[in-house]
Amino acid sequence: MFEAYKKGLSKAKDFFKVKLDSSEDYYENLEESLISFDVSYEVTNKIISVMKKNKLNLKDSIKYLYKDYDPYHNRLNFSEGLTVYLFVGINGVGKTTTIAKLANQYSHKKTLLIAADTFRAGAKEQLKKWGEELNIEVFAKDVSDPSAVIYEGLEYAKSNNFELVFIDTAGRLQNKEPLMQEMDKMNRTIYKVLNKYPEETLLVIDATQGQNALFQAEYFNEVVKLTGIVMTKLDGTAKGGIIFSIKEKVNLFPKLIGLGEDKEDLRAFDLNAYVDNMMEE
Ligand SMILES: Nc1nc2c(ncn2[C@@H]2O[C@H](COP(=O)(O)OP(=O)(O)O)[C@@H](O)[C@H]2O)c(=O)[nH]1
Ligand SMILES: [Mg+2]
Repeated sequence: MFEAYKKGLSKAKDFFKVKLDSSEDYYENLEESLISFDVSYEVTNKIISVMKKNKLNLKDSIKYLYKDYDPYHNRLNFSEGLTVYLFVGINGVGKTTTIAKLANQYSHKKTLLIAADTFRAGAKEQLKKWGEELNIEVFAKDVSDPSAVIYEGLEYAKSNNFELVFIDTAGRLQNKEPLMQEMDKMNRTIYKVLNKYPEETLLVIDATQGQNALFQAEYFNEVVKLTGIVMTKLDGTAKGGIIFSIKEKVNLFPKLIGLGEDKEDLRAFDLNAYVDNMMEE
């Protein structure tokens, strides 16, 4: 696991090292470095004041700041019987890929992938392709209403004793109201079939989008009740600090992080491993 972190976060680490090596006034440079690392101004100030007050180094200060963070609380939730995860987020952030990677990790469970991204051309086919590669069943239909696919897919999952269902959706950054209605409808549909809401509603965001990723987290947090975040493409950015800005805004750390394009490149988020591997001091 730590090897994957090390490899996946190497861009961030190189970036941070260079910045700090050139420091003259330590705290001033550190502040600048953290902000250019996409750590928000508020969090940067908190980190620096912990450093000064407790005479801790940078990594230990970050860990201290989040000492109440509970890795167990941050784990994925499962239920007896059928467990359902709804994946939301805008086009291209990595929802379908994340679903495939996660399904691959749970290949010992009877898993169904529901193709409820009825918006993007080729979305169903992409999921089906992953299904074939991983030997996991995919439920898809030629309809435009995602809730219609979800309804039938869940009925199918229920009557065939599936244990795990991942629902792939299309999230458009449209007006809040229609997006909220669409999310509500999906959730009501899930409730209608299963008499419960999904165990996880995971917002997938792309770390390479920086401030825009932060915006998406705030946006989706207002339209649907999120249980967690998946931060993808951390291997493609030097700005790993975005996760702290997001935590500050929506009070969620990622539950999962994407560290590459392969099906193995998805990891549970571990704060200590993250901090240890994202920067050199
Ligand atoms: N480097 C990298 N690429 C990723 C990661 N996750 C997804 N991708 C790529 O991002 C692109 C869009 O992913 P996709 O799953 O289709 O996004 P969706 O539109 O949200 O379903 C694909 O080319 C993926 O291979 C990641 O963690 N690292
Ligand atoms: Mg997709």
